[in-house]
Amino acid sequence: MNLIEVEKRENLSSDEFKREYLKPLKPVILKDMSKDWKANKKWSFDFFEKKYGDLIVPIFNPESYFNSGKNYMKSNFKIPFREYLELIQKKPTNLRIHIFQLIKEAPELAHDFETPTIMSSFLKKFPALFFGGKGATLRLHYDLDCSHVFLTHFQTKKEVILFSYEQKEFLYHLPYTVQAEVDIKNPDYVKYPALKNAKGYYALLNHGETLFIPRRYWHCVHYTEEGFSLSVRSNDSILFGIRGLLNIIRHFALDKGFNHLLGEKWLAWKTKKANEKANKAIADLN
Ligand SMILES: O=C(O)CCC(=O)C(=O)O
Ligand SMILES: [Fe+2]
Repeated sequence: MNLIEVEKRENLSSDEFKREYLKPLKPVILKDMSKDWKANKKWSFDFFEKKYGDLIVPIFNPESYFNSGKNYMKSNFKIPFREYLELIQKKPTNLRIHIFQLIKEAPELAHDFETPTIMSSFLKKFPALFFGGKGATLRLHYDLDCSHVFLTHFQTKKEVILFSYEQKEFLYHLPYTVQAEVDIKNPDYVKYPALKNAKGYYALLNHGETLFIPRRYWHCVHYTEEGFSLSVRSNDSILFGIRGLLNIIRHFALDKGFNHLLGEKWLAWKTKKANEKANKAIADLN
């Protein structure tokens, strides 16, 4: 596996962004996109605890999230937001809050950040928050809806490893999903030999930095410290809007349906297919 660092840029014009990153679908870290946002100074664990601590939030455990069976891709339990925030500040934990649409419940928070102007077609209804404890990892996936994502991190640092969509065979893409089984942080080249050929990017996000994740880019997110991020999404293509919709239908109707019917057997079949495609991709290289 070969990873290069994602470029960090400042004062990038919309034209430069479109030419250098959007058109070629190349990730970039925008160091200053959030510099005038109120959220930058205002949002903190303390702030959320005081203002929204009573909200009940679904908690995800990455270790069991993808287990086949009736809890496949479901949250594990619900607790008050305050309890979760206290927990992640107290000790390392892999528990996460995923696609938290807090702004729907607290619309006043929308005044604390701005929709980026660097491109158009933002989905204004879908800003989402993500929280993770120190050590939490969200495994390699790409986003179902095929949007471009701007992910702004707050408070601490966070690592993201990215690959273009086309690397999917080397990453052991599980068919009928947008997931890959490999542990990119600790690659096992004996079990996943094709992974050696993957070429991707590494990003270390600091407080206030925004990562541009081009549509369908694979990404694995690792919380080196407890922290949180805001994502805003843009879909500038009708074609990919339709593909996104098809992915969502496939996810709920096929993948979840077959998981319900077949459980472990469905996962074993997907893994087998992923292995076959990876072996073919290695053979095609030679
Ligand atoms: O930051 C995270 O915890 C996950 C982010 C992510 O996967 C996304 O924004 O699509
Ligand atoms: Fe994602």
